[in-house]
Amino acid sequence: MFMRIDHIGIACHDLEEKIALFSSTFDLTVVAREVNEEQGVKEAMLHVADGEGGGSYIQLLEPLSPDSPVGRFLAKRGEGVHHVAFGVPDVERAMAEIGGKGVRLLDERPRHGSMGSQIAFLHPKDVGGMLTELVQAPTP
Ligand code: CMX
Ligand code: CO
Repeated sequence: MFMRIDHIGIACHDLEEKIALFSSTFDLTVVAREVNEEQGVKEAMLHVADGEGGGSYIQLLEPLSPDSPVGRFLAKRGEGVHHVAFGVPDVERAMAEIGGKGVRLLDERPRHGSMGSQIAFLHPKDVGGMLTELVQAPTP
């Protein structure tokens, strides 16, 4: 079902500051920047490697408001790893299969993700405390 780790999402207060930190410390390059109103974030994708069906990235996330998933996470837990995203060939099929095993889906249908992807989230409480995202990369 999973082809690769698509990205690790990291919550931060100041996107520009963390882009500078990750670029200089790990020699990573920003390949996309986006404001995703639906997800309540301003974000940057830093390329790590290429893999099956797409790349692997670090996703830096700054909340657009305190009353958003990342805003609430920062208030409660502070900066750090917010979610892990797995690359899947077909997000709707993965949702049906995983949902069929009793895991709560946080999205009824796939939503718009970074760089033209289709995404869906799984409830962290049903998968060992890790907020999990499914990502279907756009067809090249
Ligand atoms: N990782 C692990 N556990 C988490 C979590 C996270 N990122 N966020 C919340 N939780 C836990 C909380 O600790 C809480 O547990 P307790 O009841 O034991 O305290 C429980 O889940 C409920 O959390 P909450 O404080 O009520 O927080 P929310 O109302 O924000 O709901 C969640 C949490 C996961 C349902 C919500 O954040 C969500 O729908 N997320 C999916 C969308 C998203 O995160 N978008 C931003 C990223 C966009 C992108 O990657 O492109
Ligand atoms: Co993500």
